Amino acid sequence: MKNFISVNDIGPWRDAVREALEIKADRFAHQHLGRNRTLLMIFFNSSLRTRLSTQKAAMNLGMNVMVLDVNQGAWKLETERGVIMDGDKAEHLLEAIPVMGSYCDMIGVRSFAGLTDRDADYEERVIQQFIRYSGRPVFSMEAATRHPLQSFADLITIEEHKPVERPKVVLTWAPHPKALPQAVANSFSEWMNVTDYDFVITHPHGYELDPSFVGNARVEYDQRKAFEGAHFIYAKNWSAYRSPNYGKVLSTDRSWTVDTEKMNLTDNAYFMHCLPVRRGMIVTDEVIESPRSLVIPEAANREISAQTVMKRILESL
Ligand code: AN0
Ligand code: CP
Repeated sequence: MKNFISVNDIGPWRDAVREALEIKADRFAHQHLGRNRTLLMIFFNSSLRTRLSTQKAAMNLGMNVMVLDVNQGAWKLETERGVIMDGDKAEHLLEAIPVMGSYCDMIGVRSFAGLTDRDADYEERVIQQFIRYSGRPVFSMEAATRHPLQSFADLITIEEHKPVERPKVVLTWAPHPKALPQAVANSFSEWMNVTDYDFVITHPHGYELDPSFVGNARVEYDQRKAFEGAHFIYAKNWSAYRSPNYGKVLSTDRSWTVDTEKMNLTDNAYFMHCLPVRRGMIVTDEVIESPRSLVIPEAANREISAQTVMKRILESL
């Protein structure tokens, strides 16, 4: 594997899950692979899980790890080419990226959508520049339109818990006070599309995702109807994708919050969320604390998805 930015980079999904579960059963089996190899993690945005799980996965593989929070202590970076740099940005990404590449063997990048310029976000300008100019394999730790390490961990979690061969999986929008990217929802949808699951997306009118990510999912505007017979409820907030409302919060309607009464419409479904989650907005305390909540094992599988991806990158060096 050279780069990892979407489901297209993982190959057959069943093989990837099988490899991930082998790694989970014996996570120090490939310590030799990472010897004298260095991972550089670059964060343009905050993180708890991605930072810790990816670092842990790299250590399991015997790698050395360096972490840079671009907004804390590094020079402020210009990302657009052709600008006169007379403002507060001291360095251009076009120098910073090859310099970063010179100190490591692979780079993980977290760079969220700006949510103002849809074209710029959906062209994935920042991570594409890392791929082009770093000279190193690059993997996404959530880019503007996708969060593939999360989706891979979600898939592993579903495979570990599914009560039937082809479960009904429902991605539901839920309210949040701030504008969030579509990346987690896009990416989850993209990964569900490669499986043979029964996959349904539910959201209020105005929250339609980019059709290229929705793929063959069924879209159901009635959340209760969508929940009927579900085996997994995957909650997430996202801001509007469609113009002219791109990046806007159109609703904070708490009738979309996932609660026990709605979970009772499902086929004893598991509850999933990538975290961080706002209780009382996305989900009630009762649902997230229930025995059917998978949020903690789901987060734990982030170590496994990261390790599988980095193992494959190491094998290709
Ligand atoms: C981010 C998002 O929605 O993309 C990160 C999720 C993993 N969430 C927040 O910023 C709350
Ligand atoms: N789920 C996830 O990516 O969490 P962090 O933003 O804390 O890394």
